[in-house]
Amino acid sequence: MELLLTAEGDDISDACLAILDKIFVRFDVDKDGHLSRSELNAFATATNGAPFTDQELAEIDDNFDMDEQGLTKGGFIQLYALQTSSEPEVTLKDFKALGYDIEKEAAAEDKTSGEKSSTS
Ligand SMILES: [Ca+2]
Repeated sequence: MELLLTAEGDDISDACLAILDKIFVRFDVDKDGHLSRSELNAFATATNGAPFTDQELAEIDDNFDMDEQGLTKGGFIQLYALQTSSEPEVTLKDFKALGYDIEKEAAAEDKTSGEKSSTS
């Protein structure tokens, strides 16, 4: 669980951010930097087995950075940051459903930062 958040526990970790970035790119099929309604529904179906309801979409629209093209990457990360701080197990379940492993990602991040520091 703690791998999802920074050591301070007040923000999502680099490993979590790396997975969210991959998820966003994967579902942003037309690569316009936004998750449209249909792209969001493909994401919801892949994680929860059903598209978002109109009410859920309206809540996302009300609370996160969303414009006429859809939810921005910043908005998508905000959404997950909020969910992860309150219900980390749901985030882990979503990652698992999509085939991502936070432990592997965290290990990869450690390796990357280790390489960076060894060259400096
Ligand atoms: Ca898109």
